[in-house]
Order: sequence, then structure tokens, then C-alpha cells
Amino acid sequence: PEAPSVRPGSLAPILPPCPDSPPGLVGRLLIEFTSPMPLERVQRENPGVLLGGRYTPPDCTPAQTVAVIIPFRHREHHLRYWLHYLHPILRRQRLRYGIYVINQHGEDTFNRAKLLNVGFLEALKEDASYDCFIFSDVDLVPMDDRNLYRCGDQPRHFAIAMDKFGFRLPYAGYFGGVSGLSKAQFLRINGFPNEYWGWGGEDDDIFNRISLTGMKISRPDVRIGRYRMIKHDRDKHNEPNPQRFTKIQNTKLTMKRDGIGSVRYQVLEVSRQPLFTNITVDIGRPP
Ligand code: UDH
Ligand code: NGS
Repeated sequence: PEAPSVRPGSLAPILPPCPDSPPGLVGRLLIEFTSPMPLERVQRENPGVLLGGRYTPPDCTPAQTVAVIIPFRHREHHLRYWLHYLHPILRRQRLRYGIYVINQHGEDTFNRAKLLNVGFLEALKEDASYDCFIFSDVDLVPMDDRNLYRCGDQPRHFAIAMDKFGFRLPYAGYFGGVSGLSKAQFLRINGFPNEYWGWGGEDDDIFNRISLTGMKISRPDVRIGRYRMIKHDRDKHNEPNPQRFTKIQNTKLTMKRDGIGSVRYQVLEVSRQPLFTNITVDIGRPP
């Protein structure tokens, strides 16, 4: 066979574009959360992943660079399962990607959507070439590697058939769990709301933002968009937010002033771990 061509002035071969349908996907996967998952094992099984949880396919040039953003606090054992299952899947999908765990500092009320805004900005500070952002809860693992973690011409909802909902959407406008937006789509909706403290409604607000800007949600086939959720009790300091029902009625008014353009936070630590980048952040507390 012919030797691969080489860029002038460089020893790196020019790789062909990654194919639209990656070869070597396996389809339906067996996902279980019974035996404990030591981080050392996950590291050993993923030698191709670079410091900070970065990966680039060795054999092709991907069209996008994907930042996976995980909102996080006190879920270390979930994260170990997530890394164990997701790194091999994302690698088979031939993605260039980085994993960002956005860890809310302190014990004030949790704020999922604000953490996701922080993840968007901080990932771009690390690498300005990110052009696709996948936002994933730490306890959701896809059961099929044909559910490709990349962006398209509309915002994408990935977690459409979760085991806890009987492998169906719980309601037509559900946009929770795992979703993805290109950089341009994210900026078009002014990012996510910062003012949903505690559980619920922030994903519905994001759905409203997408609809109000004239975009449509894209979803995989229901047989492919299946997920297992790691069972857990309700977290402390993430009580259901009693304001959520009125807030989601007002997205049209609030999305202009509340979003990626108004997010205030302080990064306390950036730590590049072997399988992910951990960003600990002070996002304040509800007014
Ligand atoms: N999260 C954390 N820590 C927390 C709270 C939330 O890491 O203390 C993150 C995590 O990525 C989680 C996501 O935010 O997957 C969403 O959390 P959630 O509490 O909104 O959603 P989930 O569906 O739990 O995981 C809802 C309460 C379930 C109670 C079930 C009782 N059987
Ligand atoms: C809706 C919530 C969403 C939530 C969804 C699924 O009622 O934030 O349930 O929740 N919206 C409001 O509360 C306004 S779940 O069954 O996963 O706990 O994502």
C-alpha cells in the first residue's frame, strides 16, 4: 500500500476525514452497575485517553471537537461507572473530545444549568476549537453506541428512552438527561438559565429557549436512544424548586437577561486527571 501523505514541514501524516458512520460500532450494549468500579481499572483499560480526559482518533480527522460537560457534586462512584462505559463508546464513535466535570463547591443549593454554562465557558478557555457541547448527567449511560455524541443542524436530545421511564419520553417536551448543542446553537439561545436553584424545570426552560428561537429538537430512533440510570436516593441540597412552575412560564422574558451573557462565578481549581478535567467552581447561592 501507498505510504500516507505528509504535510509539508511536518512528520504528522494527513489523516482522511472520519466517516459519517464509524466502522466498528457494536450496537446494543450490556450496562450494569453492580460490581464496584475502581478508577485504576478504568485508567488501565483506557490507555489512549490523554491527561484531562482528551482523545483524538489515531486514524482519521473528525469534523467536530466535542466537549462533554458533566454537572457534579458528591457522585464519585457514579463518575467511575460513567467513565468506564463512556470512554470506550466515544472512542469507537471516532470523536475528538474532552471530558469536563464541573464540580459545585460548598453545600449551598445545587444549580445544574448554571454549572453547564460554566462548563461551556471553561472548556472553550482550555481549547478554543470546541464547536460541539454535550451536556450529560453523571448517572446516565447509553445502552447503544450508535447514539452518536455529536452535534447537527438542530439541538440534539440523546436520552430519549431511559429505563426509569419505561424506555419512552416522559413527555413530548422533555429535554433532560443528555443533550447537545453546537457552539452557535448554544449562543443563539443565550446559553442556559442561571436562576434555577434546586431540582427541576431548568431543562424545560432550555427546551423553551430552543423553541422560542425557532429551532427544533433532533432525536435518535427510540430503539437507539436507550439509557440506563444509576439508581440513587435524592441528593441533599437539591430539593425540588417551588418556583420552577412559574419560572418556565416566563422564559421568553428571562432568556434575554439570564444566560451565558450574565453568568458570574469563580473557578477555585482546575485539575487535569487522567480520565477527565475537574473544575471546582463557586457559583454562589440563591438570592
Ligand atoms: N448532581 C450531582 N450532585 C447532586 C445533584 C445533582 O452531581 O447533589 C448532578 C448529577 O450529574 C445528576 C444531575 O446533576 O445526574 C441531575 O441531578 P438530579 O437530581 O436533578 O436528577 P436525578 O434524576 O435525581 O439524577 C432526581 C431525584 C431522584 C430521586 C429518586 C428517589 N428514588
Ligand atoms: C419534570 C421536570 C423536569 C424533569 C422531569 C423528569 O416535571 O425538570 O420532570 O424528572 N420539570 C418541572 O418540574 C417543571 S425525573 O422523573 O427525572 O425526576 O427533568
